Order: sequence, then structure tokens, then C-alpha cells
Amino acid sequence: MIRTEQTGPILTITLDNPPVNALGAALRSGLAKAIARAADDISVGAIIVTGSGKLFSAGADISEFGKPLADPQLPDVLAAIEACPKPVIAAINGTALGGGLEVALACHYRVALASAKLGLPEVKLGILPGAGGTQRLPRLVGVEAALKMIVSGDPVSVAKALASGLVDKVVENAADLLTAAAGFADSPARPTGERAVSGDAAAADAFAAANPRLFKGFTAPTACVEAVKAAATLPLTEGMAVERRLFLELVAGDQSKALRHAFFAERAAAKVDDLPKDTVKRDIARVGIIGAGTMGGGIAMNFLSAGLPVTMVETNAEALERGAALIRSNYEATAAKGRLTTDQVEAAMALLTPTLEFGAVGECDLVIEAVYENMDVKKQVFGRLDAVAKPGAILASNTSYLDVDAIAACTSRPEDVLGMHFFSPANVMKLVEVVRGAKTAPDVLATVMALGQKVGKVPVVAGVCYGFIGNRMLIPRQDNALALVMEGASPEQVDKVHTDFGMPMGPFQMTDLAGVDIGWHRDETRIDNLKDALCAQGRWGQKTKAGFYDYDANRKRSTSPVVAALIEEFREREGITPRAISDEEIVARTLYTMVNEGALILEEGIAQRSSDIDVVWLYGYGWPRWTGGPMFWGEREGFAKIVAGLEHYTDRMPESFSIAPLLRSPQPEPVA
Ligand code: 3H9
Repeated sequence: MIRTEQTGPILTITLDNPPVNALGAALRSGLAKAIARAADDISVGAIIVTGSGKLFSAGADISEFGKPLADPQLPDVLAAIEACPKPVIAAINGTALGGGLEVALACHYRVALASAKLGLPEVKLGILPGAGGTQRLPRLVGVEAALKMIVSGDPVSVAKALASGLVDKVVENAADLLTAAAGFADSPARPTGERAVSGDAAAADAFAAANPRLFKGFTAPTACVEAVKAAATLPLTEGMAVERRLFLELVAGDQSKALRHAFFAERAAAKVDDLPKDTVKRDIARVGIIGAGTMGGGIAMNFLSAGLPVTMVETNAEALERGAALIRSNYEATAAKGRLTTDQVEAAMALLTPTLEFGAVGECDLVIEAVYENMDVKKQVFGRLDAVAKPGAILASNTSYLDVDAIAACTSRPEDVLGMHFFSPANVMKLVEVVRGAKTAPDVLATVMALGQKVGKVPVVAGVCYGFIGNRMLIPRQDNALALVMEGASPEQVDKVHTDFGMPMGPFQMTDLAGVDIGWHRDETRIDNLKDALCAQGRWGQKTKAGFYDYDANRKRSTSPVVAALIEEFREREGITPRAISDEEIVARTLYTMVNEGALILEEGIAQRSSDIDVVWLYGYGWPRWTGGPMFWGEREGFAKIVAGLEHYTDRMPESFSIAPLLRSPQPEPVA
């Protein structure tokens, strides 16, 4: 856990707790003892604290939260470092996050490797830095810069850290780090906690007022502001007490439990239970994309950005040119925001080969089909792919609903076929549902899961069924939303229940964004339901500036009197007398039904584990992270309550509706 080595008067303490040097109980205890010994040992003149491996430390051991934390507590260990009469220098050999950065903050000097990242991401776990981060960081960088780091949770580069005063010296080469740190060995001990804070409580309030987006829905950011205000107004020990109180409150709260669940759920999703660990992956050196539409282009960008060459095929020259131009303009927009350099844009574009030659995908190791969502078209494409793709190439379909086994059956190599369902915009949304067909080979699945991670996606394995995990769960939600409107609710009321819950948009706002005409039969004379009526009137959603809502030139939404009249007309036609619909009914019929569908998905083995379903909704649909995802939320809501709600409204649901047996089985203990 802790290694020590003395060279002359300098004692180097190395945090050594793979894989991320998390500050678990054993490491804390080792560190406390090493510091105490060094303080007493007259042969030690200065202490360097560094990390082993690639990281300095990823902070507290998150898996310890929720249980009583064994002594020594991290704030006490860090108080001892700060109080050490001998200079203590942090040699930051790699990324330092959370408690890891707090260790460095408690040291008297900080020397960092240029490639390291420094951050306090606790807020993303629903807590605040609880080992002095909220008190010491403002003393080094001032109230505003500290709040920016603490409330956003985003790490900063070492260059920025140097400019703000967070680090004292930067070293380009790892080999020079300890020598550079030793350069401070003759400097006096310099406790961070004794420094004055630049900035005051008003600066903290101003930060909160200027950044409302960072606070929406979450409880921890407000506590972060309170703690930093304490740093600006109170001596260290009193400020530390405020921080401790807030930390303990937050760590025991529901949001932190949900956010910790999301953290581990994301990492669990990367694992495929029945794949042998030593499965040899295939090499992917070039990716082919069939289709240069918005989806194809977005998918291509993921690989280009990661440095992988892409061959993009279209049938029509104009569409191909438009697709390539869209990729360029997306990159240029990112560059305009300062998040890419011109060189990076050109480097990515240089990796793109747009072509009208279908056969060009013959040189690709992975080909992703991103054409129109129609089974006949997809089958045709896969038949052609089978003829040109090289042996061993992985063939993937970006279908969002269709039967991947039927698609695979059009090839002579179904073992090389799977689904890769990207979410729109595909260059931004992190989720990829990796659809495992009945015959998909283990190494094909392992390769695509690893590649997904490599290009910065969050891949989740799904089995074959209509809509896989995410879109299948949308079906009961959307059907009930429409039925609720027919029975008496307004689209606004239904949407508001969802946005109040924390969803980025409600069911009808989503339909308008995706296109009301998706799945429409395109026969304007056949009007079976409200959606058909909207489609027949050309109300196809945001793209036609009219759907369930009206939209102005800036896509600003307003209530549509036309839709209200259409709803009336439909109710009359169906002989429905509208009734008042409670928000509680909307929750039961549009959210509980999703939990129910998730439980069915789990029972059928379409998802490997409940937390994978949460990851799909967190990363594919913007489900509010502070609730942990639909299944975690459902568990905390209580299965018994969900079953009771569903039973209450069963007679208003379609005949095909059934309650998942899993929801009636004994519920697992809620997470502590
Ligand atoms: C904190 O510090 C509170 C203090 O302020 C106050 C205390 C009083 N703990 O992500 P990876 C595991 S709160 C436990 O796949 P990467 C992870 O689950 C903490 N486990 O690697 C995975 O396990 P497995 C604030 C952790 O290279 C394995 O390590 N810090 C922790 O893609 C590899 O992780 C954070 O929030 C941890 N702290 O990314 C940082 N960190 O192999 C959280 C990782 O069994 N960590 N594990 O699935 C990260 O952001 C990323 O892990 C990191 C590496 C960027 C470090």
C-alpha cells in the first residue's frame, strides 16, 4: 500500500494501491504511520509523496462509502501532513483526483508531471471534497477558480494548475520528477491552511448565480458553495468542520447513493459475464461506414477522432459530399469553441475516405451499416457486404429496432455479425448498444466492446428483441403518453411530469424532436390515431416547425391550438369523455411501465444485469443521473409500490400488458 525509500535526508513515500491508488483504510493507515515516523526521524529532512504507476491517486475508495469508515480518517491524515514541521512535497506523477488531489493540497509544495490532470470530481458522486479540498483549494487558487473545479468536477491541465497557483513547478519528463521535487527540500514547511483566501462569500454567490446549469437537479453543488464560503470566512479548523458536516450529510443521501451506483454501473457494463477473460480480440485498423447521412457521419467521427481511418460509402455523389461536409463543419464548430486545434481538425479529416465504391469496404476490419431503418434494405446491404468484406471482418448494423439475427442470416458468416446501435447525435451521445446475435462469435463481441471504450463510448451488451433495451422501454412509455392525452391529459401535462422528474424532455417533446412521422404508414387518408392525424397534416415535428407543439424559427416551443382541437375531435370520435388525470397516474403509466419493461428485459436475458439498463438510459436518453437510472430508481421507489400502481391502472393499459414476475419477487436490500 505504502512504500518508503530514503535517499540522504529525503524520504520518498509512494502510494502503491493498484489499479488507481485509491485511499482505502489500509493505505490511509500506512500513510499516517509513514508521516509520523518521518516527522520524528532526525535523519529525515524532507518528505516527497508520490504515486506508483500511471496515477498519483484517484481519491477515496468509493466502495467504502455507505459503510462506517475505518480510522484513520483522511482529513486527519492530511492534517498531520500539513502540520509536519519538515517540508512535504507532492510529486504528482499522474492524474490526481478527489482525495488524491487533497493529499497534494495538504502538502507544502506541488511538483507535477505536465501530462497529469488535477481534479475534484466528488460532485459527480453527489458529495463534496471531504478531506479539506473545499478549504485548501480556495487558499491556493482563490474562490472563483476553486468553485469552478469543485462544482463542475472537471479536471484541469497542469499548465492551468501552474497558472492558477495550484502547482509550483511543472516537469516534462517523468524521469525528472523526483529530482525536481527534491529541489524544494530546503524550503520551509508551508501549510496551505495558513494562507489567506483570495475572494469572498459574495464571489461564491456570484459564481452560483452565473452557472445555474451546474446546479440543476443536484444537491451537492449548493453544499460545495457553502463549504467554499466557509473557507473564505472562517479559520481552517472551523471551515473543515463545516466541510465535514456537509460531506457526511451528502454521502448518506439518496443522490450520492444513486450517483455511486451510476459510477460502478458504467464500469460493470463494460464486462461481458460469459466471455473468457483471455478472449483474443481482432485487430481493427480501418472502419467502413455504409451511409453518409447524419447517423453515418456521426458514427464516423467517433473513429476519426480516435485516430482510426474510416472509409465512408454512399450511393449518391451529392449525399456523399454533403455527409463529408457535415463532418467537417461539426469539427470546425468544435474548433471554433476552442476544443480542437485546426491541426487536429485536419488530421481527423485526413483519415476520412469518402467513396461511391461499395467494394472499398473490402479493406475494412469493421463495417458499420447506417442506412435507412428498413429490413429489406438492410438485408440487401448485408448480402452485398458478405460478398466484398474480407474474411474475419466484423459486420455491424446500426439498427435501432430490427432483428439482428435475421440480418446476420443474409450473410454466410453470421458469427461475424452484430448490432451497434448508436444514439443521435452519434458523435456526442456516449451510449452504444452492442447487440449480440444468436451466432455472434465471442471474439467479435469482445472486440466491439473494447473498441467502443477505446473511442470513448459506453458500450452496453443487449440481446436481440424489438428495440433492444432502450427503445423497447420507450414503447410502453410512449403508448401510455398518447393514451393519457386521449383520456384527458394535455401533452404539456405529460411532458411536465417528465421534465420535473429531471428528464431533458418529455415523451411528446421527444417525438417532435425525433420526427412524428417515424414509423408512419404514409397514407394520408388512413387516420387511425392522433399521430396519423398529425402526420397527415404535415405536422412531423420540429423539422416541419409543427408537431405536438408549434415551433418558431428558433425552435422555441409553444402550445398548439390546432393540436388541442385535433385531440378534442379524436376524443369525440372515440366517444371518450375527458377526465382529470393526476400526475401520479402519469408517473405510474409512463415511468412505472418502463421499470416493468426493464424487469421483463432482465427476465428474458436481453440485458445482462439491472445496472446495464440504467446505463442505457443514463447515457442514451439523459435519464436524470441523480436517480441512478430507471431500475435503481424503481428499486428505491419500491417494487411493491410499483406493482400496486401498475395494478391500479391495468384496465387502462393495452391487453398485452403484464406485470413482470420479477417485480413481485422479494426485493433485494436497497444499497446502503
Ligand atoms: C473522494 O475522493 C472523497 C474525498 O474527497 C473525501 C474522503 C473523506 N475508488 O475507471 P476505470 C476502480 S471520492 C474505488 O475503469 P480508467 C474502478 O471501479 C473519489 N475504486 O479506469 C475500476 O474497477 P474494476 C473521487 C475505483 O483508467 C478500476 O478502478 N475520485 C476508484 O478508465 C479502474 O477504473 C473519483 O471520483 C475509486 N476512487 O479511469 C475518481 N476509481 O476494474 C473516480 C477507480 O473493478 N475514478 N476505481 O471495474 C475515475 O474517474 C477513473 O477510475 C480514473 C481511471 C480516471 C481514475
